[in-house]
Amino acid sequence: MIFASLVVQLKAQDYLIKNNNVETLNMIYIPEGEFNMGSKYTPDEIQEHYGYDFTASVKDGWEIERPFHKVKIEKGFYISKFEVTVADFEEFVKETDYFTDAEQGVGSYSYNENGEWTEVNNVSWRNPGLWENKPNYPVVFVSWNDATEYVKWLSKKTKRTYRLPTEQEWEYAARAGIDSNFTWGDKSKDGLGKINALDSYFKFNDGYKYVAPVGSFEPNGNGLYDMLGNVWEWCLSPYVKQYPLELNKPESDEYVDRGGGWDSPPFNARISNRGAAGSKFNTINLGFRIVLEKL
Ligand SMILES: [Ca+2]
Ligand SMILES: [Ca+2]
Repeated sequence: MIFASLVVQLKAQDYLIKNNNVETLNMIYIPEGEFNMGSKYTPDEIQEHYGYDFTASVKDGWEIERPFHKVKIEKGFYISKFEVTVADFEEFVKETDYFTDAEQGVGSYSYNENGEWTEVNNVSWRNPGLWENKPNYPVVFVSWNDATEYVKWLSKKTKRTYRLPTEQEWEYAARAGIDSNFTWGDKSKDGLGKINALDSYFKFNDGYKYVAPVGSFEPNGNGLYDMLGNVWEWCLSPYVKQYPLELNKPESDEYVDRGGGWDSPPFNARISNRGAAGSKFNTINLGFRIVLEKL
């Protein structure tokens, strides 16, 4: 493993955890350590990397990724190698008869037949609408509440502590010791074939119009798949606008999501990009991965 920064990170280890009666989950151990969180580039520098002119308001939005600052992860943790799949989620639902927020009619977001982003009904993790589900697709139309119920169920069943990753843990695991915009460097166009992002943008054709089966692309330096792209991933953390997170407070009741999705222009799948949404929000491009505190 090559580390481009001086930040210390011990080597990640691969674990196959056999839970009692629960499908084997692939987890990677991420040791404690320090990393640089956020974007080391100004909005103007980011724009230069992308080779595209953005509006001032888009660029202003990138300020939430600054300042670039050191963060210490005090305790090592295990994180799932893959996004939680339809098969994983189905096991939970079968055992608990759980109904997701989408299934309870809170409303969902997706694309209509004209490709416009809009509120939709009658879609769910079982029936995403735009595609036919497969067991190894990442689960979508799951809210932060639904993801939280999933980890509660898994914890109870396995007598272990599963939860969502904090925003800091997510970025630490995604960076794997690098400070660049992406796993492969700073330019989104060099990521062709390395993640599942929006195909139509910059002629970015990665072979998947919608979601890809989890693990279809190369893993990052920690052995984690699809940290960037495929589906955005909920984090445990309430959204705090201003870095450093530990010095500031949430200004809303939103939770963080990270990593970009299959419908993200590739530049939006950069490691430091931050999203946030309410706890019932559910959509066609947002899922999650899980953390296990200890074996
Ligand atoms: Ca794609
Ligand atoms: Ca992802």
